[in-house]
Amino acid sequence: MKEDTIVALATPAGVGAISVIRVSGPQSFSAVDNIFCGKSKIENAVTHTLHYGDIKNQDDEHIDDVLVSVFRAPNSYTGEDSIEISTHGNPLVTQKVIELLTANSDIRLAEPGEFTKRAFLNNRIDLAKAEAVADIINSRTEASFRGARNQLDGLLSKKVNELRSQLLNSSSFVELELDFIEEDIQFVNQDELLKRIDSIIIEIDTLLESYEFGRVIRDGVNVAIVGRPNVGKSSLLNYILKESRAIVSEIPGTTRDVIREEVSIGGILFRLFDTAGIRVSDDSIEKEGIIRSQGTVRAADVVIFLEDVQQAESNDLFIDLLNFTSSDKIIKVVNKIDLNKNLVKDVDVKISAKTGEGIDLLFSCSKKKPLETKATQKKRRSLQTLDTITALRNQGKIL
Ligand SMILES: Nc1nc2c(ncn2[C@@H]2O[C@H](COP(=O)(O)OP(=O)(O)OP(=O)(O)O)[C@@H](O)[C@H]2O)c(=O)[nH]1
Ligand SMILES: [Mg+2]
Repeated sequence: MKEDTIVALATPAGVGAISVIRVSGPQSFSAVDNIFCGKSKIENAVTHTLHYGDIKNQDDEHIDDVLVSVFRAPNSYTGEDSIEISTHGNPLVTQKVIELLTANSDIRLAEPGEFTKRAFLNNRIDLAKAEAVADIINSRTEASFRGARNQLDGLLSKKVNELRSQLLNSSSFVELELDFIEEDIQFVNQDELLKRIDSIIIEIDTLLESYEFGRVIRDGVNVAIVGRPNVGKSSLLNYILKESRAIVSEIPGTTRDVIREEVSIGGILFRLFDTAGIRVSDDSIEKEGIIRSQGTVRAADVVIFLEDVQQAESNDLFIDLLNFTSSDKIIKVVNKIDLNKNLVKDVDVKISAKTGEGIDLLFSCSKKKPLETKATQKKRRSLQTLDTITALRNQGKIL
């Protein structure tokens, strides 16, 4: 079936110096020739050339003067004949140009992601690279941008292809053995083959672990700040954000709702959730706030469990939190150490939301927590996989 020709605005909708409209498909050149007046026809243009001219409507009215870039198949992003029209950055202009193009029955508006889908279908990029395009567009920290860039440069695809050929190689040996099973001929040392498969499994697990790291880099870390009222949760949020975002007061029960803010630290996006202090309360609004705090803990990658250095440890609250999250996600933090430096508590980090002491350390902890947890889980899973293979081998079900 012949592909239709698609059009869409490639730059954000809104006002800017320029906007770019992208057209891709077999009718791209003729459709643009219908509305574009330049020195020569786009149909005859050489690939990778730029053409200055006017966009005109059916009544020959001037809409905008534009630059048209020409990309001939297969040397374009989609692998098809493609055009990029750079117009002045006014939504009225871009809308008009797109309307003129789609008035042609051979052209329709592109679906979201359709240009990249075509690039994939035409083997211009593989799935890992298609994903990377979306990640580059959406990356909000330098680290996530770098990760996506590496993926687009083909590092992930290369690794996956290597693993694929190693697997094919091993499976061809297994097939060969199966074909000659009656003859009692051994083509490859079975222990050697098992070792190879084991090492592939380990490599896949390492790749899965790096996915988890990549996920953190790409999506950020959800950090819930929880604790009893007045321990300094909102003060900690404000200190990290370097602004007075949440109301801070000496009255316990100040924060009633969940406050969400994002901050990039060391290239990693942290999504911080300041919550209502948890205590027994008769106030219906505060009670609702506490239920929301618990929901936030459930969804968090890391929970900062904050205590006040001047108060007794609230072990009962810590135990209560375990109903909503696992202990390895919780970082125990004692706050207000500017008031009492000598008090020793069994905590992971000691900070002062007033002076900022210890807060750097808190963030290197938050970064490691979700990674260590998942990595440990993955290691366990990988050992289980090896156990299963060994068991199957012992039962004679596989080589
Ligand atoms: N000295 C000192 N005071 C602090 C520190 N952190 C917070 N405070 C004070 O402790 C009080 C409570 O702070 P908040 O940040 O409102 O505490 P919270 O945990 O958000 O309280 P709720 O929202 O009521 O649950 C305020 O008077 C803060 O100024 C600290 O590190 N040192
Ligand atoms: Mg508060």
